[in-house]
Amino acid sequence: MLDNIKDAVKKFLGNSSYDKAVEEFIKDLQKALITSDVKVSLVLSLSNRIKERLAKEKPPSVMERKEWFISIVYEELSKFFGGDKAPNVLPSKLPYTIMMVGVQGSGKTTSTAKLAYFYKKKGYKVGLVAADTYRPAAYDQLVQLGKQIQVPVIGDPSSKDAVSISLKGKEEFLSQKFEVIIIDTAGRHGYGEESSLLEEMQSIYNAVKPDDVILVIDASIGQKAYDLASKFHSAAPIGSILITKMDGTAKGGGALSAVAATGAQIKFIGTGERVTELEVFDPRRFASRLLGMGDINTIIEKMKEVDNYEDLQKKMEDVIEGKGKLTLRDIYKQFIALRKMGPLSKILQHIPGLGVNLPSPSEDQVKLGEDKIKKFMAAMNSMTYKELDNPSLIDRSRIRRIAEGAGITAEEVRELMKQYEATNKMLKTLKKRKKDLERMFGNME
Ligand SMILES: Nc1nc2c(ncn2[C@@H]2O[C@H](COP(=O)(O)OP(=O)(O)OP(=O)(O)O)[C@@H](O)[C@H]2O)c(=O)[nH]1
Ligand SMILES: [Mg+2]
Repeated sequence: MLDNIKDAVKKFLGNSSYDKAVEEFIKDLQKALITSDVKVSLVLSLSNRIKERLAKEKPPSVMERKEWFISIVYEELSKFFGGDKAPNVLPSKLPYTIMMVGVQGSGKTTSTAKLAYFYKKKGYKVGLVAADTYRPAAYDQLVQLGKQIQVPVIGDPSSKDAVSISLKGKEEFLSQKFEVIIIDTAGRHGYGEESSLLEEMQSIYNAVKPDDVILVIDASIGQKAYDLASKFHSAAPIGSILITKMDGTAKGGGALSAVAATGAQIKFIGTGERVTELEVFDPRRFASRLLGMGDINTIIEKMKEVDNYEDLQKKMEDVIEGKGKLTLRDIYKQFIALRKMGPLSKILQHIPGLGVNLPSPSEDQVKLGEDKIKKFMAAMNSMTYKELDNPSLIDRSRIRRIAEGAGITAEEVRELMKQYEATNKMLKTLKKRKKDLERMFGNME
């Protein structure tokens, strides 16, 4: 079960030896994916990619090694599930024709109605074509669903010719300026029927030339998914995948094999029998759900901050080297970083050449209470961009205006300005310290 991944993350974070923890986690991840019906070769390539990145990349200075490891697993899992952002599910052009394919009982007809409802809510004019001519009740089922969501259905219960129904249905809707047309097809099971089903799919595809073919897959399909998806893919090129019954106990691991077999993206998941129970698939959300939201949310937040933090670190290095000066905008960033990532002294510790044990006179200049930070940020929020970039502009009358806008005293604004000057001065003195240290101990980089 994929649930085991959550436990593996917990175990990993609690393990005291990093190397051992990594090794065990990768094994646990592999086990969890394989027991969730993901093909072994896929699991191996995923774990190899994670190992490769571990060997090649270095953790950003402000991240713990363990957090960094989990962030890599998260990124790779997201990519594994189809990319690093939510798929674009809106029609790339109008009119847009979608053909649904899948085995019997996978949920095609239900999903056809769900999609129709989804696009209708987005404002498109949607029509449905009932091209399942094998099951006598199939036409009625779709008509019933169409009524429920008030979307018209075209079909012909007396005909067995799925190709001509599909083509006529599409043309009829096009002539009435429908924008999204979804064709529900048959799915059969059993001996001797498979090849005729695939032939029919191919004929419908060639006649209708849909803009997208959506493969509907039941979450519990398991290892069969790979072969099945390949077969459909050779009949009608699969562009998207919809996994149904994600509300059940199955976790849809098999569907990942369908992704591998077709190169298509998972775009939707069905989470219940009702027409409203459809979600746009989000690989990142899926990955973080697997890893255990609570445990990795903070890590994801941190990942976002790392870039910011590294910019700031670079800027500080420049100031230390005597190039330029921090602006209030940088100080603002510093405060945000301070809140999320820990004290300024921590950034400084990571600047090459400034040892961790550097006795720092800056400590008390750096230590600020949360209350002060709030006031300072309010002050900076009432400054103009010009003032933030050129703090020397800030004279007495501006100080008064800023204080009023921020709801603090002028004294507090002046304190911020002092703090700002002190930080710059402190950084400049660090250059000399760095030089002294280098003279004493050689270049420490
Ligand atoms: N719980 C749950 N049930 C679903 C979901 N999607 C479909 N079903 C149920 O699965 C069953 C089969 O759904 P259909 O839409 O008729 O499947 P189909 O692929 O059209 O089947 P055939 O036309 O016979 O090939 C129905 O009982 C649906 O209510 C889902 O996301 N969650
Ligand atoms: Mg059906």
